[in-house]
Amino acid sequence: MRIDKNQINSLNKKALPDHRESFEYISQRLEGKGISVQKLVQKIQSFQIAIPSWALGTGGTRFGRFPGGGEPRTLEEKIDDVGLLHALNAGSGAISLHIPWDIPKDIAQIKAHAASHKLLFDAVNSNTFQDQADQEHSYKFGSLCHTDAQVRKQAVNHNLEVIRHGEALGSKSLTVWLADGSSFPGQMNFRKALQRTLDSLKEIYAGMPDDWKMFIEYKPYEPYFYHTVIQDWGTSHLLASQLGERAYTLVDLGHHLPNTNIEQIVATLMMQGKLGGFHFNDSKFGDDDLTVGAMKPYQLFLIFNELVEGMQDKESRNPYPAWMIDASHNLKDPMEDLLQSVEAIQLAYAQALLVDRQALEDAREANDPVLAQEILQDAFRTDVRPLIAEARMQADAALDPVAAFRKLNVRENLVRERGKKSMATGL
Ligand code: LRH
Ligand code: MN
Repeated sequence: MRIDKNQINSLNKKALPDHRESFEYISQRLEGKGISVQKLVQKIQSFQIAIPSWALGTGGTRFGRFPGGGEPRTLEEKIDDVGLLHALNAGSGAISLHIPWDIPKDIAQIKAHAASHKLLFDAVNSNTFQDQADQEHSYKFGSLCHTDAQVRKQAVNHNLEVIRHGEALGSKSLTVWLADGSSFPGQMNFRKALQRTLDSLKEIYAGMPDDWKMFIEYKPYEPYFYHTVIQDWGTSHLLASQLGERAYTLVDLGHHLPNTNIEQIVATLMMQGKLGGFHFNDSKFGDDDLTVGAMKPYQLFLIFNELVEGMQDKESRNPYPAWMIDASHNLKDPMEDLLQSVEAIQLAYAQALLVDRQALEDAREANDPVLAQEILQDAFRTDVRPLIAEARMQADAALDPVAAFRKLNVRENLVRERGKKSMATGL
């Protein structure tokens, strides 16, 4: 199924009068403050978010999985689904693949297929947290940290193979997330495990093309429940610093213990020039992989407030971060969930762009927490939805992507094409 812009333009027609009114209102308010609305709209349009190939089907938990039908069965169909999202919101211009779930068989055909949807390939993800049927050595007790050098070698070779697939597709970065760790005190030697991981990562880093980046993703627990080798940003940063200037830390919002100040971690990593990118999602308890902004929209805004400050800092050595979603859908339609997530990220970014940075800095230097909060929350409480909608409409996308998804019966059409039982590879 493909959606053409005429279908979207005719849907937008009905919503246009309301949109024009609310867009005019916010435009006058912002222009009145000397903020260029068109510049904001352009910034929002150029902010493209990569969709995870493993989140286009219904996820599940160990307690159950409730598929909704019409799921993509192949890499081509996954690219079609990201193409549908991009047609609806003009903000999902890339796909992030997970190997071996998405090994591209015909490279030229896959590249042409993605290009036909105006999609790029963002970071490729390795997988040494599952054993594949034809695998010689098991990753049950770890991969890059394993006590057995043959297992480590197998895991290093897998990562080098992932880089080869990514290179062929035009990707420029590798994300390494390691489940490696232990579930019982005494089970693993912390130092040996970390040293073996660093030595293994050095072999992978040496195998990366010169223009590639390595993103090291940390996580405090799960699937192991006593220690994780790369448990927090500090350990990831330590490894990235010892690997070289093209190794960075990747921040998955769900990979933090309760009440962690993630925006402070983001500010610190940007200050060090070591913030590689994000896996956006939301959570209340653990790595819940829920819709971005569903639980903690203010935290998301505070994170973007640090990102905008860092990106506007002319002295900053930090590269342009990779914006990726990492979610798993148990109750919502996967594509509606992803549309809501992209919207939430764009809203937080647009609100952060409204923060009067000089006034905020003056309030901070004056130790005036009341004024600082007033300035920050004035931006957070500004309804920027008309700006995001205008950015979409000017890019021939939908004023209201979720409403358009439903009005165009996208899921019904996909179920008709693929069947009620079609299953997507992934989590
Ligand atoms: C681990 C993780 C990682 C992916 C996986 C699908 O929890 O966040 O980024 O490899 O989810
Ligand atoms: Mn992740």
